[in-house]
Amino acid sequence: MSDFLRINRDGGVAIVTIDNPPVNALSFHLREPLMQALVELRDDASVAAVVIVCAGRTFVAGADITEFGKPVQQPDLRAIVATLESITKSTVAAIHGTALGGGLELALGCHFRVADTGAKLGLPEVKLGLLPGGGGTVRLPRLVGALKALKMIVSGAPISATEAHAAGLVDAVFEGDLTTHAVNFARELARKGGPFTPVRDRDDGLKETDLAALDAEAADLARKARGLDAPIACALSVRNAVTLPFDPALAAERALFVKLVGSDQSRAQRHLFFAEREAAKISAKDVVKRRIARIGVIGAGTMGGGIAMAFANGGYPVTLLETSHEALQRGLATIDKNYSVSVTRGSLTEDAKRQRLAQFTGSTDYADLADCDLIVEAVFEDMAVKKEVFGKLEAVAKPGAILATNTSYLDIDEIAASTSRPQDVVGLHFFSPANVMKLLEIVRAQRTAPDALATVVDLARRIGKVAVVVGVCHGFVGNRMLAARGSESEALLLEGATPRQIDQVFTDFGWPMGPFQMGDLAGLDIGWRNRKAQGLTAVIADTLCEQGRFGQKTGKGFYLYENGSRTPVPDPQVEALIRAEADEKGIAPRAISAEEIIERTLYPLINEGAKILEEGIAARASDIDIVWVNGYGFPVGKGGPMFWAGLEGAGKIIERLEYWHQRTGKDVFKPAPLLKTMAETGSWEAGATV
Ligand code: 3H9
Repeated sequence: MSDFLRINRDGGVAIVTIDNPPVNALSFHLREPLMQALVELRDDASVAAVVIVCAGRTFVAGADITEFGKPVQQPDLRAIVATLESITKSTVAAIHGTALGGGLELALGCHFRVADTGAKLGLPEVKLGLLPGGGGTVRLPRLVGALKALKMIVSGAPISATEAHAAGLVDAVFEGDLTTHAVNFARELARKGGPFTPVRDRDDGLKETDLAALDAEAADLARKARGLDAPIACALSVRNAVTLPFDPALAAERALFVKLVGSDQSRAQRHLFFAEREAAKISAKDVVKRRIARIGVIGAGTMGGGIAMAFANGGYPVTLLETSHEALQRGLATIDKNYSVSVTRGSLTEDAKRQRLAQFTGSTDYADLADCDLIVEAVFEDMAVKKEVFGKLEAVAKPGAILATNTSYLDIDEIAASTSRPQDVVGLHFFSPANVMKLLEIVRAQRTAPDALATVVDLARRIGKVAVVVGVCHGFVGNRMLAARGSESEALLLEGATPRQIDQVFTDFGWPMGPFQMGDLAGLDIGWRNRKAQGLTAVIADTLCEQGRFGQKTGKGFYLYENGSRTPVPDPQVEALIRAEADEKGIAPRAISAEEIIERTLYPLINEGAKILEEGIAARASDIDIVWVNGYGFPVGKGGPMFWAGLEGAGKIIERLEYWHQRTGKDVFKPAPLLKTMAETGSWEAGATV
């Protein structure tokens, strides 16, 4: 009856098949025929039961996100679910793949839900800066209890079919042909006869709600929300499900949804959803990819070990190479310890740990890398050392093996040119800890072959990384912009700001931590070494390092960390050091506002991003946003630096950059021409030279 929906009959059971590729989103062109079908089947006396199934790889994965921000076309999801609930014969949702967001809300409109063993169910709206707006916050608690619903809705994480079954969300789990099972299930219900109670009228899950426990959990979640509105709205709506009758609770959910869907935070998070998928698209996608069966990692230190774990976690056998037996054993022991921590935390089973460890082969002999299809070096950040490693690799790596460097700054074109196979050389810039951090900057060197690039992009997806392809420059996208962000740090301190004050401005903005806390966490010695290599100085950070204050690992840095604590405590000695340096330079301290801190740190960050776009180092502004959100903790509710620039106003940013450029003469404040294009057109892409 429509390109997106068909009805088949099996005896008295009507099977409604939704077919709206790729993920069966509830687009308007599907909602219209779906509504029509439900009305028709409700009024058809020959129909004893209705089964809703989906064609393709998944059950309905939610509302159509591209429709948000536009006028709602009726029927909307709420009208569809209400019609579904008005059907008195039994209704069954047959779930395979993922029932997410509006998809699960549609299923909650049915009397029963059955699922394939591999199915996942969840309400991930919070990740889009929303709350479930199709009745999810009001119906889910009625089945699984308010506390569990709260956790599911605020985390946005889906649960397995088995867990959903145990929780009462799913009535049966089947292996094999789901439609046949669902039809038999529905037929049996029809045979037994009703009445069937719609979820809105059930209260199984609500009976024993401990409101105090719910409020305590909600308060905890609100603390962790870091300025995001959606988690708080989710918690409030679940509470309403407990304290209000169904209809007022549903109306309150709607009001919260309408408010959130029009908010900048949700726009920002929706932007990130599509940006992440866009970043995975490269022009070389149609080439035949190379086969990756075994991966070599050189260096079993923190970075190499983490990279090796990332590959092992993705199911790849790894040969881990070190220079000495002792260093190798140390590296392997750390990996073992890291997995044990996961087991203790309950995120990994003993069995899974054993399987992952079995993926590792240790070696101290380059010849053992001969059977690897990809080799990633994670050795000391020094051009001569890297070139030596690539020289050795050339001698042992099989033809066509991809040779990758994990350098954070160095010129990969120079590394590639030192080999006879530059077409096989690529940068894989992992972020520490590499087994945890989602971001992977894939650095395409001038001569990297399209098939090598396509292979590593695909590999990144397989190991669960968010990959962004970038070009070669000092620090690539992320670290180059980080340098711009930090270029005024010392000046701000000398002029009167404290590390604590600057960090507070950052956390108020929504960052998980400020630049000084981050420096202390990463180790101040890293920046010190980099500066020395480039002949640069940073008087305060350098002095701290000279005093052996490297940050958390030495118990002291910009802050004090007492008795192994990770909580930064302001240190009067550091403040005295800053004042002494300022006095020596004749700088009188003055009050520095939060606004000024933002202008002198985040505006240069955006400006550098614009330069990166002009140079074609990043292909899209949204790629830069993905780098910053996934690698550096830029707040998701602000959508990444380039999206936030649009919210802040490029015109205002230019004006303030020009002001600071005049005052300081520093290049980081010289507005990039593309910033002007952005101010005029409202789009980064309009004038991009990529
Ligand atoms: C909601 O439901 C609100 C309601 O409560 C209230 C309503 C009133 N819409 O991710 P993939 C596209 S909010 C539009 O690469 P996978 C995606 O952009 C929604 N488009 O596939 C991509 O397009 P392209 C709550 C969507 O197999 C293509 O489909 N639901 C949507 O790796 C393939 O996507 C969610 O948040 C959508 N809902 O993963 C679930 N979903 O090829 C969002 C996907 O042009 N979706 N697209 O780049 C997902 O999490 C994943 O897509 C899924 C499949 C796990 C389903």
